[in-house]
Amino acid sequence: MCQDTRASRIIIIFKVDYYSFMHQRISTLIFFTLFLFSCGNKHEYSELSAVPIIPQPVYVESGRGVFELTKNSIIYVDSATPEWLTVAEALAEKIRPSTGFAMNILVAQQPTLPGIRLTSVNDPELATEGYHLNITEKLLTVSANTAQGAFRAIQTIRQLLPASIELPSRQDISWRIPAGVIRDFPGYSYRGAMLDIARHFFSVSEVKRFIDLISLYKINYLHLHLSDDQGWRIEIKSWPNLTLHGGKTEVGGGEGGYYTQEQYKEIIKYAQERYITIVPEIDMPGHINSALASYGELNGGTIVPVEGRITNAVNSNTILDGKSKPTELYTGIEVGWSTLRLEKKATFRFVEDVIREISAITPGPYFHIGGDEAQVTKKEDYIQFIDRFRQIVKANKKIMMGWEEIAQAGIDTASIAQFWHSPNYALMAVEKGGKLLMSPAEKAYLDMSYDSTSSFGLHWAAFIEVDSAYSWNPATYIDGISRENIIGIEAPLWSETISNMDEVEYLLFPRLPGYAEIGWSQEKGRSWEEYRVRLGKQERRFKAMKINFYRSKLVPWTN
Ligand code: TNX
Repeated sequence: MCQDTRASRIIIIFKVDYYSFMHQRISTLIFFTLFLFSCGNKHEYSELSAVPIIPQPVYVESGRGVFELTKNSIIYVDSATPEWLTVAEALAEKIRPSTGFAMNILVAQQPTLPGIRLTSVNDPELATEGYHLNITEKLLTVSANTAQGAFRAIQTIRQLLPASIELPSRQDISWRIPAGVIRDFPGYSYRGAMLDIARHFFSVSEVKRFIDLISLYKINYLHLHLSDDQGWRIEIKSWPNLTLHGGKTEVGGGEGGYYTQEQYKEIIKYAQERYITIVPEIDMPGHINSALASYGELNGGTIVPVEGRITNAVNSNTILDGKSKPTELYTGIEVGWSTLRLEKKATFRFVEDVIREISAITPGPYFHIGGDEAQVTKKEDYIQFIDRFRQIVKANKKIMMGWEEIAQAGIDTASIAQFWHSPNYALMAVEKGGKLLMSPAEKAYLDMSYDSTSSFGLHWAAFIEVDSAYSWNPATYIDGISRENIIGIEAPLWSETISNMDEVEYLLFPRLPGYAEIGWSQEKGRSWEEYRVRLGKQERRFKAMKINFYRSKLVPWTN
């Protein structure tokens, strides 16, 4: 009995142990299931209005239920034009890798199965870039007047889906979006970024990556700074030495580089497919040393060191000896010391050829002639230069864009002056009937460091933390200038201190989404306190896209 008792105790103990063991296993299982479930759904929001979207859409209304993408989801298109079909394909290509779904595209007037429907409508308020989303349990309907509007809508859909949608390989999670309605269109028609390819060269594939990154935030212009003292980056067939010699180096003495016209066209096509217009800039009459180094006939003379000191750069006291020898290639970062010469016969032959060749392969409406910091060009010469540039640009059927200094010349009502630091020039441009593109250096210069500890960037205008970059209003930034005078905003990324994509991305993110929002979203109710939370929730997306971003302490990151 005693033995029996012992035996039954052992059995009881074993049972208790077994149960607690099983219990533990079950709890662990439940815990892991919940954990996995919460990981898979971490990014899911129960209400449409709670999903963090940048730029903030004009109107969001939560509905009932949830739309879910599944392996059976179809993309329906009712307008079978190549443009709409390309947008449908872009949507499918975005969704396929991470979901593993086929996402077949069907041209049909009425959907019969669940999926996403792209429909062409006539809704004046949406204009060219706006779109309307109606999200129900069965169908996510994208309505837009144009394929471009539908493309912008896709960028919103990407952000409505879990961040894992950006991953390159198949993820086993559910792809849900809360039901509701979004209606959205941009505040400004020009929302741009600029990349300086002259100070450091960036390859075609790097520029494509740049385009991918800005297109998620509905940026629609990419301004390429294609020439400067340190390098000439675009092939000009009638002046081959510009690239063969003038493209050979960059800041710090690296090997530089340039785009052939074919490569430039490839960039344009890639941008066009994302509804981004390329604005080419050839900086003249200053910032021109790479051309003067390539063709002696353009040069007013060679540089004679002042007071026996051979400096890296030349300033207004520099003496030119009047002989037309090519200058030396330049790898420093001083500005404002080189100039074209009115009196040189070759000058306007050069200018006409360059503007003609580039205009011929640029489908966008603008040609940017630079015009900044021409500190060694006589003022009366400068005015003549800009007047001639304007006529040549016009003869090539483009609209002249130039940095704010061009306001000193006789600009016309079509011209765009790009404000960067002088309210006087901005006012002058508007008085002459021109329009402004807003790029205040203290707020919108992507090459300004975040703070004094930042590894890259300059700080001559300001340190620009993420809150400062977001907290300004283009329409009230300059006294006497109002919204009607402004076509939009642009954030320029000068590249004196950066030479690879990691560094580009570090300065671009997380400030770029803020600029995109200033350009796109309504001003009403805009606040940094609200925005920083939405921005923090982009972290998972940045990581999925492998973006090297600055982890500002001012943003509540949620990974
Ligand atoms: C000023 S802003 C420049 C550029 C420099 C930049 C550096 C402007 C029109 N010109 O040449 O790269 O500062 O921040």
